[in-house]
Amino acid sequence: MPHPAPLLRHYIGGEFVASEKTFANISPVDGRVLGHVCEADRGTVNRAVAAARAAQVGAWGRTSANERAEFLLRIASGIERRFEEFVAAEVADTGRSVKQARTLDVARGVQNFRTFAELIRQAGGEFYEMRAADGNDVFSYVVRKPHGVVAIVSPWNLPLLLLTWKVAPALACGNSIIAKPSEETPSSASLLAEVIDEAGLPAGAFNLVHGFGPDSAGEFLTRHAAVDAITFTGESRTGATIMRAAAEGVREVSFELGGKNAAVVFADADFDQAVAGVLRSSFTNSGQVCLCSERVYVERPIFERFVAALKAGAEKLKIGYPDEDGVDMGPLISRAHRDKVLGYFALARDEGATLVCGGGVPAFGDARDGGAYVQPTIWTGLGDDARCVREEVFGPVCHVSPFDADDEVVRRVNDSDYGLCAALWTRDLKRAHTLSRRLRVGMVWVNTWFLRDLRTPFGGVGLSGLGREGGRHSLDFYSELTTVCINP
Ligand code: NAD
Ligand code: 6OD
Repeated sequence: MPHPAPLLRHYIGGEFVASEKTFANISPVDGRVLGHVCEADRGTVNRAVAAARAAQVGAWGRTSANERAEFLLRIASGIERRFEEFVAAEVADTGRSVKQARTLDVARGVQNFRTFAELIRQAGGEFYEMRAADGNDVFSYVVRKPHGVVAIVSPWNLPLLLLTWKVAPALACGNSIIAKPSEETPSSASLLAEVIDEAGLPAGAFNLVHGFGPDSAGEFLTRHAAVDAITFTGESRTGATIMRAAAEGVREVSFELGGKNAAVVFADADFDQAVAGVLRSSFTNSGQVCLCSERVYVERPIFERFVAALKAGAEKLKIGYPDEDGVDMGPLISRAHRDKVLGYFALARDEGATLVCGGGVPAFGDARDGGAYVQPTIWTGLGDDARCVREEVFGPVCHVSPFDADDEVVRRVNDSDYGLCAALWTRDLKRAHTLSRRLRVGMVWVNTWFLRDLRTPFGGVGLSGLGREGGRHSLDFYSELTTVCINP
């Protein structure tokens, strides 16, 4: 499998440019240095913002929605043409399975561009008529315009999926972009810049700067006064910092943040389907999906049987190299993140959890011992106030506890600072329907999880975020609307 380029550069005003300072890109599989990445200083970020601003008054600013849709389709085809290079980049940076990179990450990269190409073509307008006091028939219509310059700051857990989820609609609406991917996962963003370059986007429409958050590219970008709107996916605390930066100049923000999501399994659920579903929702991507279930509530009559089946399933998950046959789980993103997750493993012991399985680091006896692996882990026995039940771990771990009544489980699911999503497992659709409305979350899945229709609103409440993206909600966030009222 080909490796990402050894020195990843920024992409500014249609050129790949290096900067003096660099940092190492480390493989979480074995701790190897994969290559180096340029780190943008304030001057580099300033140049990117200037290039983006210039594009707004240049060729990009004059494109029609149809022309932009064509560009998006060309980008989608470009990703498809270089599909296996994208897979290699995602796998190298994250250690996830090749299968996941193919079926989820890169496939969604393509789909994000195709979806927003279609949506911007179909985006209708608003038109209203009224009779004015002088008897004239006045009409008003609404013009959709770009904000101008949009900063996109993205995380490491689903690097290409989450970056393109914002790049596609932002470009569709005519904005110029400066993207800042996570320092942990720079490779697929660099490939995306190559594909966008090959697609012939006017210079400055898409810019990419690499670097860290505080006192680095992320902070320089989000504090920049000439950035008109900021869209961010990542930790809630980082979101709060960016919100303070955005308050200067009263700039728009959209935030997709952390979660401490619940799965609720009722006694009437299809048992095997629910076990398989919770295994997926707790351990996919080694638990590093904002939508993962870290709190599992199981109706008491099936509690013991469910925990036993979940344990059996978790112990069967194959942890290994990304290209191994049948591998289910890769490493965490880094040793630093593993330290955080292991810290929660220790805290759970201190808080009195019963360890059902996992709780440690697998020993391989090969190069993977230099990586960032942990075992899939299940706890029971913690109270609702335990930190391990309240705080996002972002690893392959869940706490399972019994419940007795619908009202009780609604109260306990809602007793969280977060509110991203929930998954309900039941054959009783009336109950699912009723409870879904009572849950304080942005998304509820019933008898499924992470099944996405990209036209639906995506986002959370509380610490889980601000605003909604997806379908027309994305078009609304990435646009300014101007009302024109005509008295003929
Ligand atoms: P993070 O907040 O540490 O970093 C995300 C991005 O922000 C990175 O590019 C980072 O360099 C940048 N950044 C960090 N500090 C910054 C600052 N002060 N100013 C500007 N930029 C800054 O998050 P992470 O560790 O990369 O991602 C994991 C987190 O993301 C988890 O909490 C997870 O739940 C959340 N997440 C949420 C969603 C969602 O849709 N709700 C999706 C994916 C991940
Ligand atoms: O599927 C999506 O569009 C999306 N934003 C997923 C987020 C996953 C979080 O890790």
